[in-house]
Amino acid sequence: MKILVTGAYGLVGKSFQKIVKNSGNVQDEFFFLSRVDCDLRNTEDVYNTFETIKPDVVIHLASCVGGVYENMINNYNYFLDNTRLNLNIVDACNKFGVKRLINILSTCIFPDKGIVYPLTSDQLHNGLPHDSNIGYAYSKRILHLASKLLTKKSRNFQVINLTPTNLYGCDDNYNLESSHVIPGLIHKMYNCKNENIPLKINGSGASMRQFVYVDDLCRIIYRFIYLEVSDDNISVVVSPPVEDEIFISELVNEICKCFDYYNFYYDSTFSDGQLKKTASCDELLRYLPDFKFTSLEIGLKETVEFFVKNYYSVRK
Ligand code: GFB
Repeated sequence: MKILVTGAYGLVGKSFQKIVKNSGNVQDEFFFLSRVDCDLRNTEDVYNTFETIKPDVVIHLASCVGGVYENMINNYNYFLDNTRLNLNIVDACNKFGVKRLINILSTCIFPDKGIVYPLTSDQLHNGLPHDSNIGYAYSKRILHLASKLLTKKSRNFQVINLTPTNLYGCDDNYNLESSHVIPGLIHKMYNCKNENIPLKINGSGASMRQFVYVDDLCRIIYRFIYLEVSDDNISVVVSPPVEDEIFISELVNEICKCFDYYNFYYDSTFSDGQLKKTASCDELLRYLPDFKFTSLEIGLKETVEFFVKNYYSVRK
């Protein structure tokens, strides 16, 4: 099989390349696309790429996204760019006879109010997403809808939507302004410890999150390439158990432990974003009953060690 992977050089893409390399898979041909190879917002560019490669499976990792503060200031561009690239991918699957499309959604695109927790995939369109990332959220919901409509149009097309909670891992974006919470705090903690100054934590620490180590998501993606599924259109929330949901303040303490540095304070003038988006592992275990998530303690230790060791070359 020919398997095309978009966004292959970001947090998820770099981890997925590692999983493929370690799998020893020699019978399938993987094509790892970067934004240099193809501007996915450009329809002609995408069609030319699909015409050249003629993929059987597409793993669509590419998206323009950041942490809550980056999303808040980029809602318009994120909506426009992500909607363009998402529709180009779905229509290229239609034009070039792709058999399976694996989309990566996110629990942050679910409704922020009037939802029954833990989040379940059937509730995705039941209300407005949180304002902080409404642009990104609707671009992903459009991807979800376009993919579903294509399964009804084309008999030989399957879509698998994987919806992780907050992702983190080694090849993340550690930029102090645009990053997600874990890489942002790791970078800030590193700087503050070196300068022996207090660490300012954005927000109140009262919001709640569940974290998925990116290698776990990529092991799941890899298994869904080959998994026989009866429906043409499935959606699976990828989350550790509900009991793994923690306050941001607890996450802060875990990262302090990694650096043995506890000099911090909260700046509540910063938004907390969504208060919570509690999810469960029930949907995933229906397909992969044996799957085990990496603990936050182990994932954080590996990520901090990677960051400190590669400080001068990581994305920041
Ligand atoms: O990871 P994060 O930016 O995204 O923020 P979301 C998580 C929580 O961490 C928020 C707090 O409550 C922030 O107030 N926080 C504390 C920080 N310190 C920091 C910091 O230094 N940086 C950041 N970024 N947050 C994401 C979306 O929303 O949900 C993603 O932005 C993705 O695109 C993900 O979809 C699932 O969890 O609020």
